[in-house]
Amino acid sequence: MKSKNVEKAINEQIVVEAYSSQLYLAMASWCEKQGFAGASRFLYMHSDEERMHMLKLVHYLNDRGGHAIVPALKAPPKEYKDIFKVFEDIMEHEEYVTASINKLLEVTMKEKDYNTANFLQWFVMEQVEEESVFRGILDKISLLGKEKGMFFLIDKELDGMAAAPVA
Ligand code: OFO
Repeated sequence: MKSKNVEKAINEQIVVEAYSSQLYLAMASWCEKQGFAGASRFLYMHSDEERMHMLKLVHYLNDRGGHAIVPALKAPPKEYKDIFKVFEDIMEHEEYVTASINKLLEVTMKEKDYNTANFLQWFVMEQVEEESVFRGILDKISLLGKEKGMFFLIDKELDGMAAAPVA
């Protein structure tokens, strides 16, 4: 890969995507233990999607003559306050991922690496879609209200979303 700065920035994004996958896996496992079958199904699927994002970057970087580094990751949280907090945390995390993709895109523009900038458009659009999915879930939560009795309804809703994935 011509630009070492772009290579470094892609490797940093690999860490972000790998951590996203681990974070959603931890959340899925917590939801499963709490008996939220729908939420856990949805989150296991989402964890797989994040791994796919990471792999996309790994293959791209290696194909372009760089070296994709498989990173050590910090452990995601084991416990969550409730199912609502899980989705609030996801929204916050996805906003962070969007900012990180944008930063990576800025590096490619600065380095005049237009091929990589073009490749990253897929990620830009993916973030628009993911933020909209998670914002939609948070909207449903605020419509239903955050009482304990609503856990079941939101779980059912997520089960439907897992059965018919948006993307
Ligand atoms: Fe959830 O996002 Fe990857 O990119």
